[in-house]
Amino acid sequence: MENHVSQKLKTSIEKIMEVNFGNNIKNGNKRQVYEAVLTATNEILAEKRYEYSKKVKEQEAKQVYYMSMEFLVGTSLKNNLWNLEAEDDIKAFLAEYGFDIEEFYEMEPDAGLGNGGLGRLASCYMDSMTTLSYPITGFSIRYEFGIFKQVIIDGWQNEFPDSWIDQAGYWLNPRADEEIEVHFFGNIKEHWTDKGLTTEHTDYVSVMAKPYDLFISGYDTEAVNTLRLWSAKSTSGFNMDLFSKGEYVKSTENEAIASSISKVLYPADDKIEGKSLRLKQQYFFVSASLQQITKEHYKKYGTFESFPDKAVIHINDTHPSLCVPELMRILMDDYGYVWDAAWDITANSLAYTNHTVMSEALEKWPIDLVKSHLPRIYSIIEEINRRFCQFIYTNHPELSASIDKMAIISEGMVKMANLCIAGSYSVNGVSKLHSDILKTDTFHNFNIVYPDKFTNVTNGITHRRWLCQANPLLSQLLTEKIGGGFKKSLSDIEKFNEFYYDEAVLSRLREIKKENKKRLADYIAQKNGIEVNCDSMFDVQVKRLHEYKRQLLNVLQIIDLYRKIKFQGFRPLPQTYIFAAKASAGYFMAKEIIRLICAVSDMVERDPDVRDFLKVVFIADYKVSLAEIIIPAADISEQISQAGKEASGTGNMKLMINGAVTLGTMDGANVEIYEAVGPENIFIFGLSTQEVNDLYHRGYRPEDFYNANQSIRDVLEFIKSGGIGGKNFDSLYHYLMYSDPYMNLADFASYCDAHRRVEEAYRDEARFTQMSLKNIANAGIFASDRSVTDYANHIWHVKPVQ
Ligand code: 26V
Repeated sequence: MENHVSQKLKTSIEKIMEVNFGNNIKNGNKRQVYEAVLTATNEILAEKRYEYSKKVKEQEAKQVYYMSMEFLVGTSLKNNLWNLEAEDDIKAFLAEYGFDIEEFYEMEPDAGLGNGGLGRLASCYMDSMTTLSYPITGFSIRYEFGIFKQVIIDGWQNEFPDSWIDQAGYWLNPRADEEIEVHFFGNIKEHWTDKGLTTEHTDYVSVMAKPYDLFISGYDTEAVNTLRLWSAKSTSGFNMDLFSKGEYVKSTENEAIASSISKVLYPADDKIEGKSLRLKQQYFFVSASLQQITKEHYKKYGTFESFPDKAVIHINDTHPSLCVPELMRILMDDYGYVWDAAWDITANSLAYTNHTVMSEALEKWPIDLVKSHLPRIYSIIEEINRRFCQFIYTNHPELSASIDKMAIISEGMVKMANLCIAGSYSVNGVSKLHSDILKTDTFHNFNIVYPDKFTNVTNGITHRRWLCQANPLLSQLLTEKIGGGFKKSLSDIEKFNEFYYDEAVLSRLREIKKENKKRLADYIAQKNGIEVNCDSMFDVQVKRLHEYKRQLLNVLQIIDLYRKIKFQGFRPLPQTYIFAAKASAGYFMAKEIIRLICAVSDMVERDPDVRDFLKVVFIADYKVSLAEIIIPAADISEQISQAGKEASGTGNMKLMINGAVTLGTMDGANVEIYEAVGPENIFIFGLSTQEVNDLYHRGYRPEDFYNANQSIRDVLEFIKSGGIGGKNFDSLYHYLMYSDPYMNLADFASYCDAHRRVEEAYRDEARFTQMSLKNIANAGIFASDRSVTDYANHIWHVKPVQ
């Protein structure tokens, strides 16, 4: 039976063909029909959104405002049609006219408004919140260019701009009626008035923030939420005076400066950069969003006393940390609140999630930069800092010696994590291990002062995208065996454990994996020109390229394996190593590691002695839509970061739910995967967090491991002597031998041993499929539906609006 939504969609597609193109589907070309399908789907969501937001308003429900510099949305058409349960009908409808819906899916570019895990998590949470009918609005920037396109030339990564809006802009609904002005630079003046001391911000530069709403659909729900993306433009357009004097270029300068703010996503995840433009981006979207939120609240309630009961503003990592002083500014300067009252409201409305313990990533800004760009905001931060330090001296004199570490302003810098902790009522990490490290190490002193603030919410993923849509065959099998309830409630997937001994199901699982491997193999053949053997074991490491994630350790093992096949007659199980990863553009070491992977890939491919046993493939331009092809095809999931460094990881969860078995360290959420599947269904190796710390304090000496292990010596000398296709990798050799903060060599032996255990398990087909089944069946806790329910109940205190 065709549903009501499908019928509406069809009518609407036909109508749009007429109105936009003066055409009909029968005679329309692919591009026209593509536009009509996206536009029609967007319209359905707009209507649902209208109805849902009316309900939210009527019920005066508390809302979540999720502030994030990144939302890695990926593509939307398939997701929206699937959520509306209209995919099959629309597919059939288009087929009637000779159009293949898969081609439309391929035409849609990813909205790549994020770097990696943090941005994708934000998008998974929007999906889950909506599916569970919680009101949430995401706020970010409408970057004209998302994460760069990666092209590999001779092993070297090159970056190209990603202009996505032309082909995906149909999802962006402009709201010119809700533009907001944001102020930069200028001076502040203080006056005594009858209300006390008031502050005036003068001579500022104005930038207009124009909102574009992207509707977020959910599955089996009336709810539609919005992701509001702000675009920057000048308040004045071009300068008429200059224009009429013939200074055409100069007359548009203001506009160019303003629009640079929303031009491009910062593509770095290797270090924070104290750049003026980045600070402007942060304040721009924070200020526009908070002005809108407070304006709406005031219109409805006429006071901010009720603000913490009606709104919670979530700070996704420190990038939106200016929420703290900006909310203070709005309450004091725009609505006349005195400091204490404003602080009470602010500190009870903000919650903060930390996503990394890497010290290079803890954001701080030079005082002078903040002061010049945001003078009023800086004066507020100074006062927050003064009061905070006073509080520590008075109430925790034992921490006085640590004040430099805890202060919000110290050592010439504004420390954003400290600002977030002081200004939020809740601080959480993203896995059990990570949250423990925050409490006992990174923010140890803060945990003494505010023990009740710190908590954990383990990350999750939306299985609707990562299982149901990316792996329809597996989803179909699950539906047959345990019913479709898991789509809405992933804890049901546990029932799949009952099929542990069911030969027919195990054999179906193998067939499905094989199909998914074929699909990936086709992609690889087309893009890389490499033929891979679908009977070989697919070992997958896909994630951003970073030293701490240790793709290098993976390659060292592969080189060792290569040498054992080539020179020692070793005959391993045929295996295919698949990598995909973007490196930050200026991150030399990361780019060298990509170059090494590509060189090893070439070397193996050219070697007839080895290539039947071993393949290495680096797939370019990793992104959400590519992940959806790779992940369902994986047998082994490489999660090999140095223990204590990966806050959680979420790729590990996506791979697990698709039946890949984890080969990993006890890091991030791997620890919880281990607890979920049991020691016999995961391959763990390497030093623990404690052992890493101990070795660090004793002093890590790579030569100790070099001297103790023949394979390490062989591999390193092979690299040094030009063994890898005659290419020079001295930089990596030196890194491994003389610096290497991530101690690759310390885990090498244990990692190789784990690989041999993997091979042995994989050889026993039945046993390996059972491991795979256990991973699928025990992935329930990694649903982002579970994560957002934790946030809703324990941090946000919000309820669904039905
Ligand atoms: C990371 C790093 C790491 C090294 C030094 C510089 C630097 C700068 C930025 C970043 C990215 C910041 C945060 C981030 O993306 N964290 C990721 O968040 C995911 C979602 O919680 C989590 O699964 C990943 O483990 C975590 O790395």
